[in-house]
Amino acid sequence: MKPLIIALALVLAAPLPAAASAHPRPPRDLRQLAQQNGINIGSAVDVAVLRDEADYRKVLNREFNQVTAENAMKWESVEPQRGVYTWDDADALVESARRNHQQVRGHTLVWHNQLPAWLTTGVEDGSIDATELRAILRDHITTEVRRYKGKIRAWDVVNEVVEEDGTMRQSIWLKHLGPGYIADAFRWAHRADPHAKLFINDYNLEWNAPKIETTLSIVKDLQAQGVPIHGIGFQGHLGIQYDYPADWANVMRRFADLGLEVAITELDVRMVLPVTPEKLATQATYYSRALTDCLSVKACREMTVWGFTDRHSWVPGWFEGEGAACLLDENLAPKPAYQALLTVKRPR
Ligand code: 9MR
Repeated sequence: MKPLIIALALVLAAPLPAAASAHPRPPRDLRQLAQQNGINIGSAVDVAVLRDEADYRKVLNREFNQVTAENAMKWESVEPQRGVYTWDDADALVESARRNHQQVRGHTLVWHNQLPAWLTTGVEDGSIDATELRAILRDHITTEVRRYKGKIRAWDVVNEVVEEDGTMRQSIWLKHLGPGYIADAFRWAHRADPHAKLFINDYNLEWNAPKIETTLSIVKDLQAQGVPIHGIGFQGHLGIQYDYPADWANVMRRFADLGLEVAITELDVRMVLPVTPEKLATQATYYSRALTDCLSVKACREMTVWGFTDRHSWVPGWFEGEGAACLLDENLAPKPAYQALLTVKRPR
């Protein structure tokens, strides 16, 4: 053999350096982090901002391999008047995701908030009775899920159906349709897009025992009836003034043990203002612990943040004196939490 061929043969036969597989290069951004770990890392998106702000668009598409509409797929957004559908924003997001190779989380089909006024008023004044309400819900789910058939990886089918004390939320759905509305919603969604993963989604489920137990029994009950439910969404709205929910990974595992996919669907970590370096450091540990918890549970396939920049976050508008909950600041500069995420490793 000629020396060159021998050299080539040696190179080809040599095993990959162990370091290359055991310790992949540190990821340069969240997209690469997601890819190295085989999960989706997503963000909620404000579609008006997506249209208007080029820097926001650039960061979103560089960093995230999944998106959720922060508001654009909610009922009041898509059917503000009865029978009048406004899909522009939702369509725009789905199209932007396609162009940028991002998967989409659909949010949300059945909720007690952000319902159109025609619906809530009609139920209150009795002009919409229970039979009609059930048909309206079925049509809403069918119309929306069908519209995005094949384009939505996962749907938050029912959102926040359990109260803090573990009782079922007294929404117009429970009051007028009875608890069976949950099974109906999943069945209708499944019929409209058999490939979409169907989730039940809630907040404080990271730690609130009564909520956890009730949600587990809802899932078991649905499974016993053969209802197509595939995933549990933990919203993950955290604050550094509260302890990190230390048992979260175990809670995730209890749902995973029922055969569900697990997702963190709305992660953010708020703080009491003003921002200090110490608070940012604490926030960084909350974000990285959340990702570590997800990675420690095989069934956890997604971590979505509820907005990625403090320039546009729901937090200051809802919690007086609090804010700075996102990974990037108002100028889109990465905060310590962003850097911390890039160093997270899947626990062995
Ligand atoms: O971030 C959303 C905000 O812009 C809306 O005004 C608000 C209305 O209730 O909903 C926010 O998103 C919520 C999500 O849809 C469900 N979980 C809680 C989120 C934060 O309130």
